[in-house]
Amino acid sequence: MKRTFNLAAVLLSLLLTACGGMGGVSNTIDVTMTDFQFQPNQFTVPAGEEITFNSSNNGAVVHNFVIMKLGTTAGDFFDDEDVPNVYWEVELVPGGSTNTSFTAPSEPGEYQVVCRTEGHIVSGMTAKLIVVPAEE
Ligand SMILES: [Cu+2]
Repeated sequence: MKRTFNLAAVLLSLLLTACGGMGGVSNTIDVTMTDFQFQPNQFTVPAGEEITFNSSNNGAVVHNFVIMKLGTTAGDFFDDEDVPNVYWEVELVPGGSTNTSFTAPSEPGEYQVVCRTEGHIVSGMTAKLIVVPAEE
């Protein structure tokens, strides 16, 4: 009886850990780019902290991960007037991958992520970066 209870507790804790990794706050972003999606397409990070960024481009064309500044969006097409609104970006060639890092924005809020390659926003290549206050 006791053994059964312990097993249940272990399974429950594993389950909670798995859920935390998917929907919770993380200092790591793992994203796969395809033609034309970010997978996953929502990330939650702590404000002002170092974020490890691992990404690969499984598509046949160049893709970008572009974080727009708070309160700005690229609209349907990324053009020259959107350039000053870029918070951080990285570009990946087809088949390419990257392991880099960036500092999360210090201001909590919802930031738009887009691929700036022409035509990719309207093809659905957008995502959401949710910045939450860092825990003390
Ligand atoms: Cu793209």
